[in-house]
Amino acid sequence: MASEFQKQKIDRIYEVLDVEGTGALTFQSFLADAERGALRMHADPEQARRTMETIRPGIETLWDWMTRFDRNADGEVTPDEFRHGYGDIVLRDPAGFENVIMSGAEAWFTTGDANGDGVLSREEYTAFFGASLGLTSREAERGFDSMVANGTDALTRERYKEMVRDYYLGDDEDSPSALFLGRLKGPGDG
Ligand SMILES: [Ca+2]
Ligand SMILES: [Ca+2]
Repeated sequence: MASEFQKQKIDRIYEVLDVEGTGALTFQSFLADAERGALRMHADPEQARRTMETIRPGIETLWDWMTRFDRNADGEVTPDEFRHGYGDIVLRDPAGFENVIMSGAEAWFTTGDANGDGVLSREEYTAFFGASLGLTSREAERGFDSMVANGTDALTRERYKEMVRDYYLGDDEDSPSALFLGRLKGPGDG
């Protein structure tokens, strides 16, 4: 059973995945979103295309697995299907999580790391995650500050993955990962 805190995170994860707010995630919507992100981070369309090529297998893996949520098998994952499946599929299958969610998370990291030096700088983080997650630059900075190690100004791949794992599987409201996808709505917060 997911806790109230985890349920808030699950709804937030869906909201972030469903960029257009259609309430129906599809493989095409995943690809279109990834493409928008790549184009946002690379002024050069050729470089954006290469980024898409690099991350596409990760997106395919993620979607293959997402179809497990699609109970009525209509090719769309609704918020209800996602909510109901999450506890069973994600929280009870940490091994599957490692293979799958991480491949999606890696794709995000790769897209966000515009200069390809293997870490997300403050600027890269706020530019990519801020826009992708619909955060204000201040919210994005707060997330960045809570996640980077003290005294550094770069989010390493290892730390990022640790934060992703903790956000998706953890149940600690005081974890530095709690702001990973922006502020969570409390009950009655609309
Ligand atoms: Ca469905
Ligand atoms: Ca970088």
